[in-house]
Amino acid sequence: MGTFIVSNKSSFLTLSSSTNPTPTYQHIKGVPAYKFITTTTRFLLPSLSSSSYIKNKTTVTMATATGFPEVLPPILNSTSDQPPLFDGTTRLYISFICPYAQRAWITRNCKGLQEKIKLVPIDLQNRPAWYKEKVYPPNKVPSLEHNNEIKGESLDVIKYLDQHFEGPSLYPDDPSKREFAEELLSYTETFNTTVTTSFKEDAETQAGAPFDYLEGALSKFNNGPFFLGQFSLVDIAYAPFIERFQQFLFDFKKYDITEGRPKLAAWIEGINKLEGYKQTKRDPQELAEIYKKRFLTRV
Ligand SMILES: N[C@@H](CCC(=O)N[C@@H](CS)C(=O)NCC(=O)O)C(=O)O
Repeated sequence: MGTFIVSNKSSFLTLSSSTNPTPTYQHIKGVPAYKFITTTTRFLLPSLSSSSYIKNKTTVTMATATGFPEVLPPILNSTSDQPPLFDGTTRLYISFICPYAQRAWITRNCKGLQEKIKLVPIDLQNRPAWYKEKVYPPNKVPSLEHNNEIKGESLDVIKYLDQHFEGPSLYPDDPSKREFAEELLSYTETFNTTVTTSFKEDAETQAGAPFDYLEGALSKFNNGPFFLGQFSLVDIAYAPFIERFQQFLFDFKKYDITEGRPKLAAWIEGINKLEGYKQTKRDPQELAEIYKKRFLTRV
């Protein structure tokens, strides 16, 4: 099962799969797509704002790594009751649109922990007071509730998930790979800051260097398209940001980050094939608009 595209063209609903472009449900005549989504499918799309319901093309990821659709839980806001705390359930507090939270969400999915770790999505614009008061005082996402403790900081959370839960290991044993992994993980903040700073300036000259750094890093191990050859936490740490930067730079700066960077292009292609990642992806245009508001409309 692949990514489903929900679109409303001429008031007809089309559901098709990215792996199989032949629509699964086509031309549900007379039912505007947004109505169908509101009444029938809304529970699958809790992360989308009402304006997104009526967008022409909304990407909805529905399949888990195991091929079963995961029904995403509703987003909790200031009026929502707090879920029980420390009752033995492992909870991952996230926002569906936060790249840091997405790191933890991808890790959970790629380790096949959908049944073991419950997602608790928070509305960051209208946060429930109990989140800061009772769950995670820094009031940021992601945070992980496990074994009567709350862990924060996305890079720490993904390492913790990898070490303390079953599923494929996402961190190498090989010391040289580990050393390189640490170097790349510690570069993520510099990467993010340098690229976002470029948003206000000439993207090509400013953003070029950090992407060139990644292109060089991707040349180190050749047994796969990923940073360490095989898929790892390093890829997970970068994926949510590269996803956003690629779209934003293309849409608003006419800058293609893959131009002249074949390794990066292959990395993007490789990561986009992973179910556990794909299901965490939001509508790219919606994410690019968030960056536009944040970086291009400020005086
Ligand atoms: N260094 C943190 C950053 C997390 C972060 O900034 N998350 C944002 C959402 S994308 C957040 O919760 N912001 C709320 C706030 O700063 O009040 C991490 O890696 O987990």
